[in-house]
Amino acid sequence: MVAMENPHAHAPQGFIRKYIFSLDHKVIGIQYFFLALTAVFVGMFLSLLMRIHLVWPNAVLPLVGEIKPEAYLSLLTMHGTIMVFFVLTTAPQGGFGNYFLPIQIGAPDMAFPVLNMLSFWTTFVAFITILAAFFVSGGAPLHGWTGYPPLSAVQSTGPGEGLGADLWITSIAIFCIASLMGALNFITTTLDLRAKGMTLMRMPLTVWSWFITAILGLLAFGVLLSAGILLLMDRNLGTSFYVPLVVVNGQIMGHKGGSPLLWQHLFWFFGHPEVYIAILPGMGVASQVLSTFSRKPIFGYRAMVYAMLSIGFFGFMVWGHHMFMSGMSPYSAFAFSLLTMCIGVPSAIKTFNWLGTMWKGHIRFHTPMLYAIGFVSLFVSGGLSGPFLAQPVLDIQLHDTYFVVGHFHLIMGVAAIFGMFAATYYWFPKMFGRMMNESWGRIHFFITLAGTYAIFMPMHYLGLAGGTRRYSQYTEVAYLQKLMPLHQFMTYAAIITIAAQFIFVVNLFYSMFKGPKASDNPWEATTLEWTTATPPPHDNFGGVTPVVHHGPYEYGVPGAPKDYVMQTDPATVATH
Ligand code: HEM
Ligand SMILES: [Cu+2]
Repeated sequence: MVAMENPHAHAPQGFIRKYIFSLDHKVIGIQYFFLALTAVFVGMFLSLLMRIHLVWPNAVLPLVGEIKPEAYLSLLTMHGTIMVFFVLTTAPQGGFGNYFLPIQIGAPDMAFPVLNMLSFWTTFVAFITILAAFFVSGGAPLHGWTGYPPLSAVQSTGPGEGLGADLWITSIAIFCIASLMGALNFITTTLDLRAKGMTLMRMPLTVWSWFITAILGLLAFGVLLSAGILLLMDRNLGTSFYVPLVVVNGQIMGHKGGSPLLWQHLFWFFGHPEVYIAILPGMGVASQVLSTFSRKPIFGYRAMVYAMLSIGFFGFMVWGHHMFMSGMSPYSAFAFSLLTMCIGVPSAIKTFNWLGTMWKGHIRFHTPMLYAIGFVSLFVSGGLSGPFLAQPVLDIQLHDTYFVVGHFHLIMGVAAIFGMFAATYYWFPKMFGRMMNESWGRIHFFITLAGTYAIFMPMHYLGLAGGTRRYSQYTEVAYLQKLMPLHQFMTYAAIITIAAQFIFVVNLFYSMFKGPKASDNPWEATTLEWTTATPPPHDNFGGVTPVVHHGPYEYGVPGAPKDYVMQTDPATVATH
């Protein structure tokens, strides 16, 4: 092909078009990545303040002062919201998906580059908006990341429920718009821009995971956006979608007839798929990395695809498991419980296949591989408590205790983060042209893995012992006194784990400038991003359109000259 015919062949000139308002999916991916990196440090800092407050409630901290109980709730709300939206939704999909989806399917860019740029900058505005909530009068809201009314729907219910809460809801609404734009782009790109020979069943599992995540996003964020707009109206325009007759401080409010449960339904109709939006890309990355570093094809490729599809499908039918305590009919609870148990099946298939992929492989224990194994470990440890929580009878005891906090941090929080770490260590050479330091990568891995278990495992015990969540002063509760040493242990573990994250950041920035130069295919992997230059040129393949002849995980192919066959290798050996 003549370079002139390719509209993507000309790289933009000038700093602003190249790095700020860039239309290049790779630059936009890196922008998303750094936005999420900033957000995760904000979120971690807030969790550190929470953990310190929990064990030393009267401590006067430098800069922050003494944390009052209502300030604790603000920290909690902002921590959860920033982590879920601006870290777990932003980095795996907006960051890595943007950078690698087009390259892995052999496309020169996303289908709609301008829309892509808009998605990023809209997400950025959402982030600034939520941070602004800290600085307005009354401070940040205290209604938790789930924003249940009437607390979230009436301005006078507490400090932070004024302007702070408006900013919080506005930020979420803007975030939804950005995610909807992103989802359209991902779906169109996957369906329309695949290179010749890149059939659906030859797509890397990462591409499948970003594609399915985008479909979930399209269906889920639209609902949250509408729900959020109604909440803003209840707060500011006098409507009563979510507010029944309420009395605040002895005063009857003007609302009547609304249903707080309506919000819970709408929120969790979004909220449960959201946990899969967070974890699916991690599943894709784990599959990609486990196969590459075990030097074996992924075990059961088709089963992996169908498992992700069915997780996405069932993900929309189980939201009621968050509402067993809301007074729903036992028959509905039974249905939600059963459907929730169904999701265990594809999840177990995936776990079995990851283990099957490693079984008798020639495993290379590089840092990305360690993180992928860590992902599987956390996914299982966090996942096993799911079927327990899915029993309405048990959930009556466990709901709103630390058991839940332990469960969702392991499976949704840290497992997804391990997926991102695996992705960072794996793709860093391609993105920045240099290698990250392996020894520091390993040290970072072992401290983070041990630290994570030390923080979140005791939470299960705490919950079983009746330790309620979203509460700031356990030192005042007699029956929980026995558990304070455990709280202290978790706080020390959190301090060490958070400190260890600086190893990662230093490694990241140091390697970006000083790491050894990376070759085009340092891991001897097979997918398309490893066939092009490091870092890839503006149009990804330097004016050449790749043609695909093989499936994505052809390792250890009998009769092949090397132990792997690239997807673009000519079809001389019989593979998929
Ligand atoms: C450094 C690691 C982390 C620590 C030490 C930590 C600690 C905490 C603590 C102490 C709470 C409050 C529990 C309560 O009082 O009910 C909390 C809540 C929460 N965290 Fe984390 N967290 C960490 C990482 C994450 C990550 C990666 C996510 C991403 C999913 C996350 C999401 C949440 C959510 C959604 C809540 C609930 C907020 C709410 O109830 O509104 N956390 N975390
Ligand atoms: Cu759920």
